[in-house]
Amino acid sequence: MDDLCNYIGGRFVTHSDDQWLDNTEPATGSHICRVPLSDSSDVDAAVAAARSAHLAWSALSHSERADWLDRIADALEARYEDVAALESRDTGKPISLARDVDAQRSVSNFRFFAGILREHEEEVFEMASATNYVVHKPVGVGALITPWNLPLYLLSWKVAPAIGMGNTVVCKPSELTPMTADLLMQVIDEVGLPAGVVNLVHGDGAGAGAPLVAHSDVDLVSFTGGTSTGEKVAASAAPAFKKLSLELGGKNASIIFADCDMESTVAGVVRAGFLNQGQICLCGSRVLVEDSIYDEFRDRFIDAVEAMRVGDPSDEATDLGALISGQHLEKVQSYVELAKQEGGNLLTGGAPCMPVEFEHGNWMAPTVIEGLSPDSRCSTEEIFGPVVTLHPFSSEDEAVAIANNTRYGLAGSVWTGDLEKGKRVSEAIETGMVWVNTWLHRDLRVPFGGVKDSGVGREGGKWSLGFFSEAMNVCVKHD
Ligand code: TXE
Repeated sequence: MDDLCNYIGGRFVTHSDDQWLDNTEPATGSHICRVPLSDSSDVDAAVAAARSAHLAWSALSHSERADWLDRIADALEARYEDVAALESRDTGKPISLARDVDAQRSVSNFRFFAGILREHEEEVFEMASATNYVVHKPVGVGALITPWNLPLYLLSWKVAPAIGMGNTVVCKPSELTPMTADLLMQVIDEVGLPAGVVNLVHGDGAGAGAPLVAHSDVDLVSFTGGTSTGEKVAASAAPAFKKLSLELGGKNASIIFADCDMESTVAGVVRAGFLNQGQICLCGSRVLVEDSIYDEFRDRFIDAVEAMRVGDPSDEATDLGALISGQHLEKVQSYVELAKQEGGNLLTGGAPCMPVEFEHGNWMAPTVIEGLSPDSRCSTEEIFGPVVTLHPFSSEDEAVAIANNTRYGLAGSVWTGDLEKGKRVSEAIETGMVWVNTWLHRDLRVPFGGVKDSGVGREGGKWSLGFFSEAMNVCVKHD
């Protein structure tokens, strides 16, 4: 595999300094490619390219830009299997997941935003003596910063609405998973998108991410990543009043009532806890179970967790792959050690598990812990790995109190046969999104985002169109 290049002003270019980062496969530890460690001069060049493309791009109509999004979707779809294979190799996730979730959503993000752009209608507010109409103008140059857990899924979720609304952008993908961002640039180049509309700078947070957010010619920042990084991004963007959207961490509760359908609930809660090795901000890592069914649920849950196949990400039958990096594996393991100190009882997992031939990868057995206080650090801090804690509760109020007992507020799920109770409990949870009797059941039209330390703002559907534009009201007095 070649060294990667930045993509600036419609050309693949080498970065200014000869500094590189080794990109390795999480499953095997073997080398994939070298990633440019770009610096502020590369960021300057990318922002300048985005700025010079802005006038012409912003002058196109919504439907002309929607046509471009469709062309990108078609070209990306033609590379569907490449996207899945690269994403699986780069992140360590199972190929089936990379195909069904990552590749599928990356294509549909472009198609979906093309569709709603075409339907986007001017809002009009009539008064007795005047008519107001609302124009959505592009914001300008956007910085789009993405993490390693869902690399192209999240990048396409930002690029499509951002350029769809007439902005030009500079992307900064995670330095740990640069491969599908590079592939997207190849696709964008192939379809002939006007030069400078989408630019990409590879590199780490300090060298490339921070100067991009701070750049005086960047008007908007859309960031998905860790909460502590989000704090730095917010502090850097605030003095210039940049438009800011932050999608940060989560510590989501799955609340299980005694009247749930046991079989589908166990399957759903296992999926919520462990999909992508638990490395999704929406994962339900705290499982709260009504005390009358606690023992039965726990036993069936453990059986289902132990039945998951951990192994070769390229094997179609694999359920769980490797964790993203050695450093992240250490962090996740340190929480298991902490859980023991905090009085937790390890029901399954807890140790690294290294399938044969993969001993240099970052492997962790799916882990379930009970007996922790809902106030403990393991039960309230984001672990972001295949670790789930179980907690009994005896009333609706207690379940809601435990669910809300964290600094995060991103997502959650409620499992019950009583849909009125499901809705009542959902609305009592301090969070941006709740599912009832399902999880990660996504309609791209709905708002996505969190409260408390899980972020600021909403993206998704018309909320993305709103974030990536400035609404301007024009009031015309009648004759
Ligand atoms: O994310 P970072 P990391 C959580 C999870 C994980 C923790 C840290 O708990 O353990 O965050 O993960 C770029 N200015 N999530 O360290 O550092 C960085 O290069 C501008 C939850 O990998 O937040 C990358 O492109 N950019 C999350 C992106 O920010 C900066 C998904 C995210 O990296 C920067 C991933 C800076 N100062 C981790 N520093 C989710 N919400 O799903 C770094 N970056």
